[in-house]
Amino acid sequence: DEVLPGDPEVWKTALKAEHVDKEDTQAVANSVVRHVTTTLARQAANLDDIAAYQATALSVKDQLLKRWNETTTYHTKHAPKRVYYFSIEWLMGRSLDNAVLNLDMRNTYETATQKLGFNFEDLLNEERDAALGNGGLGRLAACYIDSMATLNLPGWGYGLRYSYGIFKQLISNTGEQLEAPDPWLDRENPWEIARIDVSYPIRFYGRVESIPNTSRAIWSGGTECLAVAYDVPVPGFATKNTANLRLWASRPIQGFDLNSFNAGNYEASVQSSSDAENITRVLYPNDNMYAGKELRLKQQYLWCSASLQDILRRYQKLDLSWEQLPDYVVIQMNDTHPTISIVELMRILIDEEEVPYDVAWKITTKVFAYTNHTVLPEALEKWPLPLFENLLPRHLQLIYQINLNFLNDVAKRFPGDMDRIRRMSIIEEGTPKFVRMAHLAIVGSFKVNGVAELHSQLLQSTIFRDFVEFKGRDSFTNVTNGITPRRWLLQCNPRLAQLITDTLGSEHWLVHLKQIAQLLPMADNAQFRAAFREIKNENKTRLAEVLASELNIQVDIDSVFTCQIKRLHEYKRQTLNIFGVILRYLQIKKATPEERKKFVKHTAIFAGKAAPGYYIAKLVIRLIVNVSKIVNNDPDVGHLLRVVFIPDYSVSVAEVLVPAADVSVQISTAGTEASGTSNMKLGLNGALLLGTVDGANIEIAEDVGEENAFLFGHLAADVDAVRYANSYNPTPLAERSPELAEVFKAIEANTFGDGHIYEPLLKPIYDNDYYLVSNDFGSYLAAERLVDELWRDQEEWTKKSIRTAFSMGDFTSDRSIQDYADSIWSIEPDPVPEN
Ligand code: F58
Repeated sequence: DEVLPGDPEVWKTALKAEHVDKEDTQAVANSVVRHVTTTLARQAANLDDIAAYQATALSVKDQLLKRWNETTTYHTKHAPKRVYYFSIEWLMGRSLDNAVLNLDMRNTYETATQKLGFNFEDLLNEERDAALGNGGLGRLAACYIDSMATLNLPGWGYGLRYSYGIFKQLISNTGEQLEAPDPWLDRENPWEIARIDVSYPIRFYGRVESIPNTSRAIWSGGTECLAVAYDVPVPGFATKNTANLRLWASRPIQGFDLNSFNAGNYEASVQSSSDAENITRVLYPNDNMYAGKELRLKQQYLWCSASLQDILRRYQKLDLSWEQLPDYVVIQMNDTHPTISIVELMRILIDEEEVPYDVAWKITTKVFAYTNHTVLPEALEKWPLPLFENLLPRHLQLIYQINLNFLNDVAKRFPGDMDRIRRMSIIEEGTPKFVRMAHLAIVGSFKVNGVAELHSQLLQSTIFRDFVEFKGRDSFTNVTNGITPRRWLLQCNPRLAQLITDTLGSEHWLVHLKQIAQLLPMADNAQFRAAFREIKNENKTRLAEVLASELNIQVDIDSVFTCQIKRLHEYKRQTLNIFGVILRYLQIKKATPEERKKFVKHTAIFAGKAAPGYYIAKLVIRLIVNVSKIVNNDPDVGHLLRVVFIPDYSVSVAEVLVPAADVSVQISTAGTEASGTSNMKLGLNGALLLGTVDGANIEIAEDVGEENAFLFGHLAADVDAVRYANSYNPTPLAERSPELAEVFKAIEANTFGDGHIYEPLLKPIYDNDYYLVSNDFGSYLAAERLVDELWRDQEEWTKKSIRTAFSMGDFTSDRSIQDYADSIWSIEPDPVPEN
């Protein structure tokens, strides 16, 4: 019922001709070939896999864009309340396979490309990952937008279009991590649409003039650049609804500065334009570590300001009052990185829209909600005040005002409690002073949540305790993380997905993951177990082939594959794992040939990147790689033990590892891992959990049954006391753990190359062992012995593996997003009608 300009008949016929039927192989082939010959200007004769991939992707994008258009048109007309998910990282990975699966056109595309002479799998492998994130937080955003689209929730994602994603990890001959840039846009990105017409000016630096007798001010001068929108359509599964991920790229406002140009200073005139382009040049590669760089604050402000200008422009078309904004807009902040948007909304409302301060504050605090992802002190964002004041002078003024009002309220509630006021202030005193972004985020939000039960409790009892006492319990809640079963089962493990669909008799489980619990009784069905095990073995074989061809390492698929695949960080304790491997190696070496027969065969698989400046984390990689060189080439060891470090971990590498894992290793010091999400991916694919009582492990173990998981280690409640004892009353390492002392001795005796290299890694464990490696090593080894014992009974193992997989129904991101929609966002599904 749209009004068509010109001749409506011509329009209708043209639109019809554009329609491609889901099963129409020829029509799909036509559309691919059209892109080959026109968009790419290539000929059939010189078409390589790269170009064939691109043409296929462009053809799929056409399908997505039609749905995207229908969704946007429908939502524009309908004007439902929308959620905007603000995340500085989006770890989307590859899009082609996911898109054709969600469109229910995988078979059609596979057949069509085959008929054009290509192998679809090969084309899939030509795609570069969109790696605009570091780890869990960025991948969570990607799972969440998939679920928002699938659940038909009106929502958009907002982020940054970095020219360079997370660095490419190379491993040198000596086992050291080297970093190379990731120029992922070098080949054109077929999944985005540049919206050159959607752009907003962004100011930095400058001066502020207050307007007398008002709360308003004029911010002027400084430098300006543009934020330009790039849209990435995100299809829901089995629905027409298509979400939008809008990423901003920085551009100079004019090609060059005319004043300098006229003054004959060509270089300076071009300089200002390259400064602007630099803002979104590169993703900061830190995970769980704050680094106060001015350019990072510029990224944050550009992203937040552009996103808000965009949201408000859309809202203004509705012609409503500003007071009604919270009925139409909710913004979820993925950690504190977008916190400046609270202040930016205040600035726009007050300075530009002339809304009185108190009204603006009332509106603002009904729009924002904040998700925290860590309690680690070194990861909490706090900006040096001088840096902040220089870059965003007007925002600092508003923060002072927000803080003043806030602290006045605190003082009223807790008269005379000066220490409380110091603790809660948005400004940290000292030289220099700091702006505490988490405090600002809490003060400006109507809801704060953690990402797993334990984490949410710890937030409320430790770092945010004062705020709970002030704002009340109701302002704090938990939403346990989840992962999308479309990518993390259907796409990465198609045979297991098929087995589930066949046994349940429908595909509904893919959007109602709880239904897989109906398959729990199949654990007792020998035939089903055989089928399940066969699939696991096939996935292990596929991984083994990759390891053989890419790394020249032979692994035995009858060995237990333990997988620890995540960022390298001391708190995640890859150390425990590799020290355990070393002990196993020493034990094999000591054993007689007869005794050796009793060992359970192990393949220890590691993958993950270390932040480029994180010395200890890089040293752990070096140790893993050097241990693998010795162990894998020792004839005494044979197939009893293999150690593999897979370089350049990414979403697409994870898609090969996750379905092949037997054991999921999640062994952070209790209380440090907010949630963890690889535990969910591996568990859903049948890996048994070897984990500490931390993050989402606790809820996973509860659901799969503690008898089906291997939990060990000190509890979060005891960590402080052990830590205290370690540093103030240290006992010799050999007393805390004789086994670990033996491992350290072997390292120091140059068993894995020059032992001196590892001194900075071992010494802190000798001295104060902040992460309780020595304190947990004994119970870790005990848990490993249970793993070995169970592995000897393959039928029992498979039972537990099946129970694990089919108990994971709650860890879908659909459940998480439904929780957010119900308990925080108050938004409803608004499906686009299916014609
Ligand atoms: C992770 N955080 C948590 N941060 O560590 C993990 O427990 C949780 O499961 C996951 O978030 C999702 O909730 C994380 O990945 C980062 O990488 C930040 C990126 C930006 C700079 C600061 C760290």
